[in-house]
Amino acid sequence: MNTVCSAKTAIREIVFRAMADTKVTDVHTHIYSEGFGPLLLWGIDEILTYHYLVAETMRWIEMPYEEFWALSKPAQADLVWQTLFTQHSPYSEACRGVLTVLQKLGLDVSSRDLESYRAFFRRQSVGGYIDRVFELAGVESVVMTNDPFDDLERPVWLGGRERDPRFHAALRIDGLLNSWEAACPRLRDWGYDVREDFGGQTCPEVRRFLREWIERMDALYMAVSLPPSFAFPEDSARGRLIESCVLPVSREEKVPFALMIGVKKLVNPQLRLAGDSVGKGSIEAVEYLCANYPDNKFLITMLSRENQHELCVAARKFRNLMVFGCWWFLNNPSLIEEMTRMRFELLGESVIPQHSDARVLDQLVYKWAHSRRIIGDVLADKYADLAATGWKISEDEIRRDVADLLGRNFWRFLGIRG
Ligand code: FIX
Ligand code: ZN
Repeated sequence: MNTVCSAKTAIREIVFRAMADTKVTDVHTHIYSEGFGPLLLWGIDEILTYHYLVAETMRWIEMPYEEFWALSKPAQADLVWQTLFTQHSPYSEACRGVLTVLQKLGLDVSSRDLESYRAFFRRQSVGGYIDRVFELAGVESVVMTNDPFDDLERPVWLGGRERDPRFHAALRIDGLLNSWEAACPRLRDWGYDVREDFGGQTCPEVRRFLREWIERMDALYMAVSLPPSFAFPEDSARGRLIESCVLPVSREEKVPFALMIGVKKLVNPQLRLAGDSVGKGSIEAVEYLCANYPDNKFLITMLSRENQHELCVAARKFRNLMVFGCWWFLNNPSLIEEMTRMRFELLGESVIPQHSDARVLDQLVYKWAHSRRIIGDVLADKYADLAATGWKISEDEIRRDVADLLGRNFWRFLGIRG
């Protein structure tokens, strides 16, 4: 049906129908397919011990950090539930997310009965549950975060595993770029002739390492998270590795380079994964990369709210730059709305508005339910503004745009499917 629509309400209905019907490609997650075994986190105890919730819980309790980490996972989850959901109202985004998951699974949220939720998850089989979560979240496929320096993950790749076409890989190279001194001896152990001082065959060997893992993983892109102080060009091991290894391989293998800029690692190490923070990054490094490597493609997300406007403007200047997602501390309704409005106004449709960053499988359900609502709201306003000029928009056109935003822009940027 190709409905020509003008009334604001009619537009909203069509936009939300399109948002609900369109399956997402989730371009950045930390979840794994079944073949990765225990690396795939799911279920209520994993949901409740998500590092976002641990950070929020530790604000209320006096317990020494190490005492918390010494607790069993269910005991940690009990403490989070008690502190954030029983002793306080769970309206933080991460808390609300837990309730959205339970609601979408058809569980009785009003019962507040953690044991009954646990009983539900005990009845699930992982394979069937992956299917159910993808269905509930409206997700077609996800891109994992795959780190060859991770001692739990590497053997799975080297051992060969059953592939699930819904789980794509991304080669994560923080270990290589941010800790070269530590990476070097490991690369040598794995048969790469590299030297800390970049002597000998180091760069060709690092390129070999990248190519071999891109092929082994069939990686869609290479990715790294970077501090606010990230600069490029830079006379450092990281600067040299990016210039002489990552960019050439990215170009030749037609695999974009994703830079996630602005994380201050472990400002409070006792909080472990929950201990990272944010800082404003330099847009100059992004502009330099895009300007000086026009044949390279860059997927960029920045963690600081203060970088978002200049990042949109940089993307207006460089078509080899694709902005993606409301990353981490920005993945909150008020900021998603602010960023999405600004991006649509400055970039139109040529953006990847969101990724989930799900660390626990179930989180796909709430992160996409919440983001679909906000992106849909903003989109409906944009079409209503068009209609106010007399422009006639069709349902097919709205569905085309939504398909671009929730998946096709990514695949098109990768040059894989349009
Ligand atoms: O670097 C990243 O990919 C970050 O997303 C993670 O390290 C972070 O811990 C996270 O889960 C954010 O949502
Ligand atoms: Zn992430």
